[in-house]
Amino acid sequence: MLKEVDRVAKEFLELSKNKPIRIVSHYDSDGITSAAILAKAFKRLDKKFSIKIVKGLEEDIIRKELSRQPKELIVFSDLASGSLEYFQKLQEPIFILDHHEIHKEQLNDKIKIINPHLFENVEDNSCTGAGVCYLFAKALSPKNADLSSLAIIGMIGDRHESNLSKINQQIINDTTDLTIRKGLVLYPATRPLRRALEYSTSPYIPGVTGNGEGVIEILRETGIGMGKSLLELDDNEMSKLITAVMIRRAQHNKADDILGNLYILKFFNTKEDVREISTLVNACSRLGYHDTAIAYCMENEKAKLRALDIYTEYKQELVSGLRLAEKMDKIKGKGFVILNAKDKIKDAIVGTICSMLSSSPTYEEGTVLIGMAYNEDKIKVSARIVGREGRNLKEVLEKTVITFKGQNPETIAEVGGHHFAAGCLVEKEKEQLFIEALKKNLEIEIVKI
Ligand SMILES: [Mn+2]
Repeated sequence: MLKEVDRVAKEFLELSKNKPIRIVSHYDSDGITSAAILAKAFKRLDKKFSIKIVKGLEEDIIRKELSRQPKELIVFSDLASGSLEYFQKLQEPIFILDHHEIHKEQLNDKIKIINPHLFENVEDNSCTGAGVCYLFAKALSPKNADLSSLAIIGMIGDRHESNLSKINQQIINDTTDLTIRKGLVLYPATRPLRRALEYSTSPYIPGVTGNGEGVIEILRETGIGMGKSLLELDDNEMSKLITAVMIRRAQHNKADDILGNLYILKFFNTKEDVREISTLVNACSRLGYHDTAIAYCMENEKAKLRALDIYTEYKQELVSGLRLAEKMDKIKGKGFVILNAKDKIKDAIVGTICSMLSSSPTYEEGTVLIGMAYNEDKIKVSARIVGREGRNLKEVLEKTVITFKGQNPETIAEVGGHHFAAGCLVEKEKEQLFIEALKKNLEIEIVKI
């Protein structure tokens, strides 16, 4: 793959001569770090560029971006591999630096692309969008090797760390100032445990997450000092804490959910937990502060202050949203729970709250959790599954939308996502009708099983 990266980088240098560059990237932490890597690399080349962050590549977004050609050279990062159908009649070349699945047969010579799926050893080459951008940046200039730390943030953001590919291992080897330690994957590992435990939404610790007294209790029980951070624990303290957490998560008896490597990176000249950095970047971006998220990744001091404020608010909102969600009246059926939060929980976090609930021991494995929250005149619908097995959520939502559209032909609901997490937007005025369609489809699915 590296040879191909070199070739594409050379083509890029040729095609970008005297042209400003347009970076179009995905809005999660992998996409944001991808954009930050490219921005730093282009700055070093003294190139003009602008950045656009998007949730997804809908047709009208693509059309708008392509209309900037031929004046600008467009580079898509951490997305676009699934949108090749829109690039069949290109007049000008585009670049795609991505790791998502791809329909190879739709490639053509105007599409300059790096994607691990295009190589024989997909497993060895597996990496994230930020990983691809990093390799590309390093091929532009070896000086960009210092950007590997951003690729590590993207790697953790997209959860590539549990099974490191060869290429990911290489990116780790490129990173100076990175410390890796085995332990409980609670973050931030660099700050007092008291805080980390209280805000521990992933892993969710029953009786401890969002519960000040529960935090004091678990620390007393394990004999760990209040001010200690996870990184400061000795092996004995670490194993005591792991046991105490596992007892509280007894219904989830799989230890691999809570054990793993802690990644500590020097960032803004202090040691930071990479999971924390990644979550912070994700939070800023999800709430719409893309510029702050990117500037933070580029270690801009002002952006750091803003980013920390946004993140604190986000964490508080998550913990209080979680409490609300636990208490709220739910529509319960066989194998499914619908949580209609209306305007009580922000639409930007309802999916995350469902994910957190899906890792809490309240629900049986395989239960489908549907969260709904208002988004102006629409309702955001997020579906998650408890555990790692169960129905294909994307299919469930798609079928629901088909039924729903049958009865409400003028509706414009579209489904995104995959097997274990999916979502859609529907009109607010159709709230009850949609819930009925949802219930029907969830019940039909059960009968089939
Ligand atoms: Mn990604």
